[in-house]
Amino acid sequence: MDTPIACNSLVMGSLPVRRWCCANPGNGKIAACFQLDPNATWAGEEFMIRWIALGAMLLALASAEAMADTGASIGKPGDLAKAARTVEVEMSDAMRFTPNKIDVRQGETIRFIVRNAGQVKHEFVFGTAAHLKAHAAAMSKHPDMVHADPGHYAIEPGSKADFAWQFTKNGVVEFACLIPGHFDAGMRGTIVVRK
Ligand SMILES: [Cu+2]
Repeated sequence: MDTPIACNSLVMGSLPVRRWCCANPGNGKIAACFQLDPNATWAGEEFMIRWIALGAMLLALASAEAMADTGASIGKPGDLAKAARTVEVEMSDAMRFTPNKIDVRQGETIRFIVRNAGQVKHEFVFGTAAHLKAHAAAMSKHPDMVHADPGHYAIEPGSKADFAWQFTKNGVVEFACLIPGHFDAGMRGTIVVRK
């Protein structure tokens, strides 16, 4: 099941939250990463109302996480020693991954070598289509968002990411670059995991 909550659908305006991300591309779960606004100055009743609203939102996220946990899995970081083959992917400033379609078998561990052949930074992020779309929208609003999740690699121009990933469930796993504008320009690809 895909995540029922999109990052940009949360009503944040009245809440003391400055920054958040809700999709953890590493494990397909929602990770609630909140940063309370240090400039928030509330008093009395308004304070209570806002904190109650925040509590309700966190509860909703917690249950969404529980649901996401039983749903689609994008796999997990793999053991390089167990990778039977290597897939090389090139990223370009034309906002493309080459190849942008990869076939794997369920349970297979792939060594990925992802090269940034462009002049600007790009990312390689695993996720479900819904997670990536929601996350790209959140990134547009918060371009300085920093990620340290498994399955999320930021790659500087001329450099590469070299890692192993194991695909644990059959279905479709997507990958994308979530730098603002890149996802919408088509910087995404598909991995078909067959039984
Ligand atoms: Cu990019």
